[in-house]
Amino acid sequence: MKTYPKILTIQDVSCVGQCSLTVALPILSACGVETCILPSAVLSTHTAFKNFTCRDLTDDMPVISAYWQKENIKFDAFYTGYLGSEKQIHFVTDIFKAHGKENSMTFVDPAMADNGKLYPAFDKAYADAMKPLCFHADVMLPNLTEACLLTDTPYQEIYEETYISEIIRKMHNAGANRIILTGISYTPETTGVVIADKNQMQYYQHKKLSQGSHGTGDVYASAFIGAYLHGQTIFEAARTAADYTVKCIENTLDDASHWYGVKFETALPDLITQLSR
Ligand code: PXL
Repeated sequence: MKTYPKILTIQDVSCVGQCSLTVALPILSACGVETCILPSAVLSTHTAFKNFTCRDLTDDMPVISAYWQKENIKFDAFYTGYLGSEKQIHFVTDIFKAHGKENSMTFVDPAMADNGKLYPAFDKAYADAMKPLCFHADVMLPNLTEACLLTDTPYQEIYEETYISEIIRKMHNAGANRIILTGISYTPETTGVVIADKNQMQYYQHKKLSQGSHGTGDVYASAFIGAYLHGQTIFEAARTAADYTVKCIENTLDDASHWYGVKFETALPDLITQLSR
């Protein structure tokens, strides 16, 4: 029987809200990837709700890692999403070292900003601390707002290809390896993903359904990583994840009460079909 790499994903548990671990775990599992988790915090909901609790788990992270070291637990891949603090960014780097194998892959979604703005919990110092984590990753998955913050580029809502290629160039100059840049729109009705390594830049264009549905960054990153670890090429995985995310948004659009996330469960069969082709 074919087995896929074992991944550790480090991000928060938002108990309600369809983002971070409650999205990553089911999507990666559906892709056949054994998924281990390290929760960075437990929130009653994600931070776009009016009121929420947050229990920070920063101090638990090194303790959990120490116990894993006693068991000699190692991972083939790591995926980080929403983290709680600068201190956690540093712990994550230690965890990569302590639990990585020689060829373990790192996927980093900065998960700190969208639509031109940082999420409420973060400031510029956090965005700056995220730079080395992103630029050392094998694959970084920022949206445009995050890519602007990581390259100290003013955010623009309307732009041409040269604006995007300059941001990509700045990230590569800063050391970035492969970059999956999401939410890049050159026309009002379409959006797309830029897939860039040091030698080439490709673009996959798809339908634009609404202005920024919540949690779609986590759905996209999880599906991309799941498809990639399942054996698709980086371009195929970027396309699979885009098609899947569009379907999730489509399946949510008729339900205004579901403003806080997308119904990613409804499209899991489509994702699995894509992978078995
Ligand atoms: O990646 C989205 C996300 C994850 N976790 C928490 C969030 C958000 C976005 O707002 O608030 C806690």
